[in-house]
Amino acid sequence: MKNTHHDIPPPLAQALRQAQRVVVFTGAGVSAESGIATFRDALTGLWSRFDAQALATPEAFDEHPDVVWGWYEWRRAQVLRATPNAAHRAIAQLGRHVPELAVITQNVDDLHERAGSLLVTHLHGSLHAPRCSRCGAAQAFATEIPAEPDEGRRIAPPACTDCGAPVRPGVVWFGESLPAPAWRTATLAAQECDLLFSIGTSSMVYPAAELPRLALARGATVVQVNPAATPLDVLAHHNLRGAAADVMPRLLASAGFGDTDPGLALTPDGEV
Ligand code: BJW
Ligand code: ZN
Repeated sequence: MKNTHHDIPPPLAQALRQAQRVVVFTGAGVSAESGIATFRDALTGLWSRFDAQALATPEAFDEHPDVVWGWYEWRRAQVLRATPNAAHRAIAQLGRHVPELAVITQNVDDLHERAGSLLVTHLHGSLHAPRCSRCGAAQAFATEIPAEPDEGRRIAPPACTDCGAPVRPGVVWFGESLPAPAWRTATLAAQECDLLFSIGTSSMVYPAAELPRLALARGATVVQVNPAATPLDVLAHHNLRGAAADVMPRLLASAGFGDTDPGLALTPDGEV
């Protein structure tokens, strides 16, 4: 039987070859195969008695700063140990084949950058940019690499070097505004693109989930890559069901954007 689930539709391969402006919009699923739990699966193991949606709020940090800081230190340690996967690498490679590529991510890790993507916009901040919860001053971590904090361990946040208030993670919590420059970059890119990929996101968190809709409203082709159904399924032109690290390299190959690793340069007589 033909493996239709994983075949890339020829019209999509052609759209990719012809695209001038491409947006890659990513969520936690793109980092899943690097061993980083997705947001809605993040609280496994000893964290399972907490609810991610309740922890990722300013109110949770005010009430239980040691729980929230401990959770983020645990996640930061996980990200520092992780490496980009084939999806991050394929996206970086795509940037070398299309005239314009904007990577817009909801992720707070830095795996797109480490894979070599150049223009990465972070809508929900970063695990690696702590700041004061009162005066906003940028802060450094006490330990650059957390000492593999135990899962479920409470850690008191450090005090701001300027004003003494608790230091918080540099991420965007529920009820907070997205960084205005990042949101502007993202909406402009979505409105001006001809092809948008929505990869590994549940399409449930707003305003980020508006981006594919903005692209659709301007006539762009919207492609979703996700092993599960999401609210975007009914709107997307193509739903590629599967893991990002599996689908993205095939997608590039379907457009003829094969492996162009400069490490594999040909010698004059054609040998690798
Ligand atoms: C794979 C895979 C593989 C697995 N390959 N795929 C009611 C209606 C509408 C909106 C609201 C509402 N009530 C409140 C709101 C607003 C709220 C919101 O959207 N809430 C909804 C949940 C209902 N939004 C906000 O509050 C935003 N701010 C805002 O609106 O400001 C204005 C305002 C001010 C005051 C009051 C009200 C409004 C801010 C949102 C900030 C989100 N921040 C977080 C936390 C960041 C820090 C951290 O990481 O801890 O960002 S929440 C969390 O969700 C995180 C993520 O970036 C974001 C998106 O999650 P994502 O990436 O989609 O992950 P998952 O886990 O949900 O999904 C993973 C997907 O991958 C799944 O689909 C899998 O199938 C798939 N997958 N393996 C490919 N191998
Ligand atoms: Zn301060």
